[in-house]
Amino acid sequence: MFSATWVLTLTCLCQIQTSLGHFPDLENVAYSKTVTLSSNFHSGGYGGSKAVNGMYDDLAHTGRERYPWLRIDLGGNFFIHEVEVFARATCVKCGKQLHNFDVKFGKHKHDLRRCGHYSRETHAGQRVAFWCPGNSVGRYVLIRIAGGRPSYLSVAEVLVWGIPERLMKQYYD
Ligand SMILES: [Ca+2]
Repeated sequence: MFSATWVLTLTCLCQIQTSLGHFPDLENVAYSKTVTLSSNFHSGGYGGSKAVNGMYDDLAHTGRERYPWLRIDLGGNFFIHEVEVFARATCVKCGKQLHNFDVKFGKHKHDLRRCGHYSRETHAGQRVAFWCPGNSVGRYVLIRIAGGRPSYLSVAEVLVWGIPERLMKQYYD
């Protein structure tokens, strides 16, 4: 009985240590965070929050300009594993509203590194995924049209799969 109790105790301790050692689960750390657009579409109703509200049938939409952009403030530093960008689902001729764009990230909004680039036009509802380089840490994620004629930028949803930096430090320490 005594030894059985110890075995059970050691088993529990082992499970606790194991759970602390597990790689933390990725979460969509962009959900409901603050989004800034380079400009607003003239009719209104397409604010930046529409890009991180978990709905794929609405959209954030800038005005027409040379290099329109959308920037998410994650509210803290995260290891960024993957960024998924979804084109608007409601328009079959709006591919140029999400084309030739960069995805960047960084700890400071004016000092960003590139995670990836997509050089073609998207189709309605298309998902474009970017896997950032290892050790990509940032608070800000930027989607920016990188070239071409002046255009709008529209995005139905952006998902940023990441882990709080403090949890990753715990994992590696
Ligand atoms: Ca949305």
